[in-house]
Amino acid sequence: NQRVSIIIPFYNTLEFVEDCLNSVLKQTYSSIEIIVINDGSDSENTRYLESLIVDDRIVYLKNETRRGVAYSRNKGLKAATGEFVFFLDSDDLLTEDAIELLVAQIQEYPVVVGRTKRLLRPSDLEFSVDSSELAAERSKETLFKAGSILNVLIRSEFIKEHHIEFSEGTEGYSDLSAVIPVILHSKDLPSINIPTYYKRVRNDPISNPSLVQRPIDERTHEFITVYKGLRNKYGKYVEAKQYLDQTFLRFYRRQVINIFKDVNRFDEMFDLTASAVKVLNPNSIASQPSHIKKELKQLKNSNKVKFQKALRFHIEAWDFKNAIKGFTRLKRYIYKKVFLKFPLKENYIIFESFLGKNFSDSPRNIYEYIIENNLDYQCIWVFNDKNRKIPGNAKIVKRFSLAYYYYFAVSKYWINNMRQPLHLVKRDGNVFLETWHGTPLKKLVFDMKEVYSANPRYKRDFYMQSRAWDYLLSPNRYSSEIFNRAFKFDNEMLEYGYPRNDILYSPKKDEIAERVKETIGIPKDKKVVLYAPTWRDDDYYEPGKYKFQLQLDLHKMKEVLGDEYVVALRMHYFIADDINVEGLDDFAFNLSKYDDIAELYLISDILITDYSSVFFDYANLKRPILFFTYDLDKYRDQLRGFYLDFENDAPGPLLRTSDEVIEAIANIETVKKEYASRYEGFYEMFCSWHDGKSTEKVVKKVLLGENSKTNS
Ligand code: C2G
Repeated sequence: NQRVSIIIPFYNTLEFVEDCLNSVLKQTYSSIEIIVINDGSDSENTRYLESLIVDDRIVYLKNETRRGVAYSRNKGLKAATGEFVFFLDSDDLLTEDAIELLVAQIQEYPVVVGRTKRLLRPSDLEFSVDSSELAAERSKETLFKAGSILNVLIRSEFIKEHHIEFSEGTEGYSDLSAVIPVILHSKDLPSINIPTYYKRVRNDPISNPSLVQRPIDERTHEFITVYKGLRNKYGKYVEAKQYLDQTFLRFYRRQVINIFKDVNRFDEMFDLTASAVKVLNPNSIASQPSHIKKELKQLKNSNKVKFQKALRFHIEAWDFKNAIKGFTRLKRYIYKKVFLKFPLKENYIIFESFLGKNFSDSPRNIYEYIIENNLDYQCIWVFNDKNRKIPGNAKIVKRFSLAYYYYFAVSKYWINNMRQPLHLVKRDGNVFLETWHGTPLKKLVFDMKEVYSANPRYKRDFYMQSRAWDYLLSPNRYSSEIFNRAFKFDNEMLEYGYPRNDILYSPKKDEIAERVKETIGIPKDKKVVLYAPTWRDDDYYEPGKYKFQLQLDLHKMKEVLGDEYVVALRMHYFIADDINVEGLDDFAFNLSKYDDIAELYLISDILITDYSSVFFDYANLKRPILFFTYDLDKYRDQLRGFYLDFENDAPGPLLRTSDEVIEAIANIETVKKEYASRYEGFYEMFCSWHDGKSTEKVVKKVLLGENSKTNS
């Protein structure tokens, strides 16, 4: 059996490397050598990596300081003893039979290319194989476009014969230095049609960027260095020059607007790019669209002024072309080009709660305070339904309408309880109060290792969005610490408790509850159990639209508890499924669309929830809480991870079945006694900042510029 040397450079990717190494150690092909090069990782990563080097097939090499991936791969190549070599990245995985398949397919060729699959979430690891489609031809063009040497099995002889090595001193684009000779010197490129390699889509470009996620100026530097170096080295090969020029032009066209966005580095980027354009073959330029040709010409002539003009025209034209593709884009265009140029209105406040779904949460309380105290502001509320009616004389705008963009452009104050759309521009003078919407139980953003919800850009987006928040509200010290870390929040935290919970301390709360019960039609003599569960990250129709299967047996509940109780069902705003309460008239009330959950807290005698932050708020009422956690292990261990030791700290029992829930309700007095002391500790930790005056403190601080005493 011929040996395959698998070369894996490692730099600070501790969270992925175990899976990577395991996938190699489990290969069905028996003769492998694994060369791991630690490229000067920090001590935590080094220690962890070294703890995994336990198999005698692993050769462990180390750079004292970071030398880059090209240097590390070259080091691996020198150490390799196999007949074949194969490059793998330390955050990626191989399928179990990857090497076996590739060796079988290489036959008399010098190289064979595997198929690569994106790895975003665990379900990507499952696929079915049709082995009749094993072999395929792949054009050199495809390998070239991918520009990656990963997932290519190469004969060692071939590497020696053609002096294949990586250009050192560069990182991301150094693959090209190996891809070019492979393409030049191999006639055909056999490939495999079955996935052999999983390329991880990394989700944290902020704290741990992958090579392609680094800043554009860094990447441009590197790319152009590699381009010029290879253009020089392979100057005598027409094919190589053509490929390289094409690659440069592709990079240029895709990135030009980003490269020149940073005005401070304009001159530097101009000289750099011009130096590459001067090397380009004039024929390669000829095939470009006319506006690109114009820019390239000015770069070649080193005429900065004319280049800038051409680029500006390019950007304007691009924006405009984009704008007329549809009404949505046109509105954003008008926002950017027209509305953002209007002066800010000092006394305009724009409010939004739960993505415009309802009139609720802390933004609502702040708004009501303004009305009750006759403060001189023009308020604007964002709703999905433009016919929404709310008290006071706020302007109602439909989310993403032209009016919405107008008011976001001119309102000085923004008050929101979730993240704002990325395309809204915060202007000089804008004040953004982010109220957020709950004490965290489930791990958030940068505390999440992997993000399995629908969007891989979640961490990056969140980071950009939260940079715009001037103030963030915090309900308790525990939350402040988490927000600082998990959001990387570094502006002003307002530690006043949540305005939304003021109502729970209102002297009129019983009156309000009576009124609410009446509006909903709940009989006065019945007690109310509120069921308010959260959503499940892995169970959705499409991003933002989640599934929910009711596990409570409502019919049985009615049978056992119906004389004394009714049930109010309140699904999370992400849930798209409708709850069926047919045949349960007068017992089950579906209040998923009810505006403000705080009013439902007031009418209820018992809360049932799961991993939703609702219990942190409900505990302000000191009424009993039951946890219907039928999928606790999965939710906690696979989907999210929790901040709390739920089993030991939850202020009520964790129940696994509908019957257990019914029994707990029937014996609620016993449950209360049993959990009394735990509840007290819980209240102290999570609720004690609340005193019914949070709204007033927030308004005074943010709108009136007075300082209230904070709780910390
Ligand atoms: N909520 C509600 N009804 C439910 C669940 C929640 O009205 N059945 C409201 C409550 O105000 C709660 C808030 O939504 O405090 C957040 O609910 P969580 O279940 O904790 O959900 P979360 O994961 O925070 O929401 O950015 C995405 C959001 O964070 C998703």
